Amino acid sequence: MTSTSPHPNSPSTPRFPVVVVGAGPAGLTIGNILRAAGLDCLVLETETREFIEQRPRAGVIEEWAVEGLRQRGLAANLLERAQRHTQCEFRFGGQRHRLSYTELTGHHHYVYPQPLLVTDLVREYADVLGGEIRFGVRDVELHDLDTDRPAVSYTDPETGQRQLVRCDFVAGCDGARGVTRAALPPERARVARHDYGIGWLALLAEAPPSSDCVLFGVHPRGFAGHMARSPEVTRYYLECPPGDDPDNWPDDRVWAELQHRLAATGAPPLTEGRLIEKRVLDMHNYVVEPMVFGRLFLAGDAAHLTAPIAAKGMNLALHDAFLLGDALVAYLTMGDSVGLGGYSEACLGRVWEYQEFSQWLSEVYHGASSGDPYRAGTTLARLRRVFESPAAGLAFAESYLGKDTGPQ
Ligand code: RFL
Repeated sequence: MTSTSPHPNSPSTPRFPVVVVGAGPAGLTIGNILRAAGLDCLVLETETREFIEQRPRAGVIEEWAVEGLRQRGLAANLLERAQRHTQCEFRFGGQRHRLSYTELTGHHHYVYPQPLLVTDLVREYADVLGGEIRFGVRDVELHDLDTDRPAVSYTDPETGQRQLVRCDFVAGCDGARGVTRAALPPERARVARHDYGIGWLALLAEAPPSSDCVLFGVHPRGFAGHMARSPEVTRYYLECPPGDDPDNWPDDRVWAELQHRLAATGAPPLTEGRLIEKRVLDMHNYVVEPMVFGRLFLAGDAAHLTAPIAAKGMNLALHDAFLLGDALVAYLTMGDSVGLGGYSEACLGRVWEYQEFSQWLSEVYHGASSGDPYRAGTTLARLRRVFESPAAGLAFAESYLGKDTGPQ
């Protein structure tokens, strides 16, 4: 805190029931739930509004998550514009293998780019419900978390001055690279980590999708993925060494490798286009347990990271946000602390389930290219079983679609 900060107990120190750190899907959903219940909250975000409304990331949203958004009045645009996906296709051994997961389960996926969801959530929170949000803040720090009067301070981007805000609760929703996770003392939280030792070159192509469904290429040269984002833009992934330099991947090499790894009998070649994003993601996961310290509640990637292997991260962020938003409303409006007390445990069941599926799927995707013929043999057997055994196909479909625990 610098000398420009108001004294913590000064009458001029602003006070909000909840300060939300981070305006991603988790933080904005919590902000919306609080505002819809008539509660004030302050959202602090390091980036600009334009930046968060354009940052490309997720696209696959599970049905229960959309239902959770709909019940909270947050899914009108999504329901109008999202595509419904009902099947996926694995390509291995030069053949195509389709799995109609909707036929097996009656459920489907929604595909709605994360920037569109973030745009919808910011508009609802700030423009419709009049919620307070500060963009471009710097050096966010948390204080007095183990008291019932915690505080958050930050540098205001316009004045350069430190600002202090008192609150009842802090929601740590600042993603994998934020600061709130570090506020949990190591002796009070366990961080479980898993590093897959694999990189993915994440690509966005200005090209229409080359299939009516998601494609997973399991190939001795490495995994390749194809996921529609919109009629004009398609996401692709290529397995690569962790820490690889995107400059090692000129466009010609990318397209040659994608065409090769996703080739299969009867499949037309991919439609190529300009590559508008090219970045290497190292595949690693972590889980913080418990997701709570004093008056700080973590949600989304701040609490648990799931590499995009199984397209689960944003879904988990929304699950946490529904639980935390509702629990904060129950406490702040009725003094009911049951939801807050059970928050971490209620989130972690789904988190660990998705972590396990991500690990299972990583072995399926990457075993064939591991260089270990034993792993290659067992993972191809695992994959064949999904198509040959209805029970295995159903089990895959249920995990792929996400655990459905009924109304959210
Ligand atoms: P976010 O979205 O990272 O938002 C955190 C926000 O906090 C801000 N921030 C801070 N603000 C204040 N103070 C600080 N000190 C701050 N530090 C950071 C950041 O600027 C940001 O605005 O976290 P949240 O809300 O938990 O949401 C998580 C999801 O974004 C993430 O899990 C998904 O994008 C993961 N993911 C996918 N998830 C899915 O469910 N389905 C998918 O299809 C899917 N595809 C993907 C993905 C992630 C990807 N990347 C880039 C890792 C595809 C990719 C390529």
